Amino acid sequence: MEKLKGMPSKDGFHMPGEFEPHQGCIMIWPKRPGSWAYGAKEARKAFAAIAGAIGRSEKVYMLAEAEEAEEAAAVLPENVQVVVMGSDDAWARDTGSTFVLNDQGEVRGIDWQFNAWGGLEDGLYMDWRKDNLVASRFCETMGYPLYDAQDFVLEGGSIHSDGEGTILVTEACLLSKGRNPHMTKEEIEEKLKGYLGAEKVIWLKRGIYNDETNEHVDNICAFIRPGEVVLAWTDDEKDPQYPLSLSCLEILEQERDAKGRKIKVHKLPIPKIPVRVTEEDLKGLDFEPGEDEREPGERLAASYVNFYFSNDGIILPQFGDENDKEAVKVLSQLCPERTVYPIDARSVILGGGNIHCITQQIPAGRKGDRI
Ligand code: KQY
Repeated sequence: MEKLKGMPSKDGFHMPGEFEPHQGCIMIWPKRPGSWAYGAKEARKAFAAIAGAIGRSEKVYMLAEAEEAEEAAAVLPENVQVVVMGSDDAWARDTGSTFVLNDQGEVRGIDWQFNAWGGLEDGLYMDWRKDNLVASRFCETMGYPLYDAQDFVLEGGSIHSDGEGTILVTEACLLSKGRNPHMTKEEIEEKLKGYLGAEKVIWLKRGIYNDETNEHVDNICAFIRPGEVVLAWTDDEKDPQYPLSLSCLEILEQERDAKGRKIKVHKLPIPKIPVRVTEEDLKGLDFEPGEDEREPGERLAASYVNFYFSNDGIILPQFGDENDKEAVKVLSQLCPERTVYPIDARSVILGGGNIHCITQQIPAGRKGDRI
């Protein structure tokens, strides 16, 4: 497809907050043997439950390989549309398009370059060519005009927008050597503002301990509405997560957003007992040469902040931990207008991310005119 060459901000587009209305959500049916154990058996159950919960209030597009499409359609709820499309893995947040909106309600996509979270420097697998085509194939199939951002490496999980001009990111990820090492922090910030129609970028330093994405922001901190965020938190000073969350808190407490507001920070606990890779998990995984491998006992980057806002709800990961219920309680109180849908997501975090990482919202609006 022919892509748009300009900057969305110049054309009057910006990235809405995830809590704003959606037309739908993109997901990808899991299959990669190095991410999803035992033929993705448990992961597929979790993906189906997640798609079902999201499907209660918005359309879900499940991208699936041609040979998997029939099986996917058979186990997915009827209102989920299976779209035949190839990919290397199932992280729609990172490989699906980021969408922007203008004041006339037109929606366009952005086609970032995807390099498996760090390319040859510290990427997680060696061949990401199909993943890098997901955004353009989806937008072409569905008729969304698409901005060409292939000169800039970025994943959707590394940005959060408040929809009113503020973007949240982490330095650990955006300044990592495997993304855009030729660019300065200031140049990266200008790109973000230009593509996302933002005026202010808040740079947190770190994310979740042992997060293999170089600490995506969507695992540590998320806007729940303009001026308010939830932050993954532990009170245990001996936990390696403690200094990381504390540094975020200190930055958020002294920052202002694009509208000049102070930011209200709500702490969301991390699981009480760290979620770890077991020997049994490992027996079910099969890594390709050059793919990042898991170790027995490895701590996974489990966080309740990695939830998805659907039109009527919050699709919230659960880990079989004592803090599962607390996370439901905190988010139910913070967002009483929504239903919290708790979903067992242990099989998803084993892949390296969670519910937010496997979903990508499409804002409500018209498919913008092709130029
Ligand atoms: O966005 C994510 N958290 C994805 C991590 C992918 C890991 C591949 N095994």
